[in-house]
Amino acid sequence: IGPRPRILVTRRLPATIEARMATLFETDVNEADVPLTGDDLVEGLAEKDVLVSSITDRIDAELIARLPKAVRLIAQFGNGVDNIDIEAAWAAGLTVTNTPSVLTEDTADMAMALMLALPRRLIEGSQVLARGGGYWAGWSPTSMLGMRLRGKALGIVGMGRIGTAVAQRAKAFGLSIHYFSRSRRSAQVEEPLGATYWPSLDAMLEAVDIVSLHTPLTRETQRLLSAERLARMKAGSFLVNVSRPELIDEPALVGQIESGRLMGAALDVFEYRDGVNPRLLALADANRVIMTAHMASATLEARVEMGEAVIVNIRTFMDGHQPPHLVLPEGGAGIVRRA
Ligand code: 8YV
Repeated sequence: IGPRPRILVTRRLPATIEARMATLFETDVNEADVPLTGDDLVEGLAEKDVLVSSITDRIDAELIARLPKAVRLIAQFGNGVDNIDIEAAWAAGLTVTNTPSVLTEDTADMAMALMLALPRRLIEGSQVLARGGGYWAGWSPTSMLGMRLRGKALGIVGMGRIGTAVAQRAKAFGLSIHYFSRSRRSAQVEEPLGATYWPSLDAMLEAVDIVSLHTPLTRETQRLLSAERLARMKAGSFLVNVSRPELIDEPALVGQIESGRLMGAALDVFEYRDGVNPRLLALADANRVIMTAHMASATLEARVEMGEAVIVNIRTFMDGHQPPHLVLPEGGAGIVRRA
């Protein structure tokens, strides 16, 4: 048995995971409830073997060049790795892992919850009572009318694990399934879903009533929903995003909703620079937009399983084997420069 791996964990993890890490590794955890700065990271990684990172750590080429030489593994606590320059990491001899699969179902549940909440006016309906202190004008045949989901067409952008899990749920709600993906899925995936593959994203956007984003953020997918593409979405349709805000031209989305052309958007992720776009907040206030706080995978169960996956990745790697969840520098993966 060699020396215990020395790890730096950049964010607090569930207590059971931190406790298990402490028994297995020489563990340092950033106990502050804010991300570490680049300098903190470099300093905190002195004589460490492993960086346990999260989406809030910006690990770009410049930081990678400054990392102490003992660091050999970046074990991301999360599925998306757009905060890491994967190519620069591998070029510097680092291995990168992530925690896919364990958050698939919970993330798909949240996409479905948002997909129901917007057209059925769920938040607004709750606020009517809460804001009225328990009183409201009462039921009428025309109060709180929304849009029926059953029978509508859902366009999924990115038919990977999460996109497929969303399609399964949506099918049960009576939606027809359409998808655009880098590559067409097999008949085994398509047939049970009755899914229609669209080789052109533009064409799919023109045809569906709801668009839901399930593609990772890469250089290729940044602003995939450009102003021009958002303008192609059907009048009265709406957008769901539980992936990354940078997939969308957000000001253009806001414009499309303000003008009344789009019904709205249900966003678990949004641009955040000293706060959110006030126009987006105003739309949320007017119940045209629903915003939740990047919580699509935020169940205790998923967080614990993500922690367990991080532990397995670290142990296999430090034992000299290939970790189960390698993130390779292919398929355009690489850091996206946030404006
Ligand atoms: C996490 C996520 O909240 O895994 C992802 O890609 O966006 C979420 O599950 C976050 O990334 C944890 O680092």
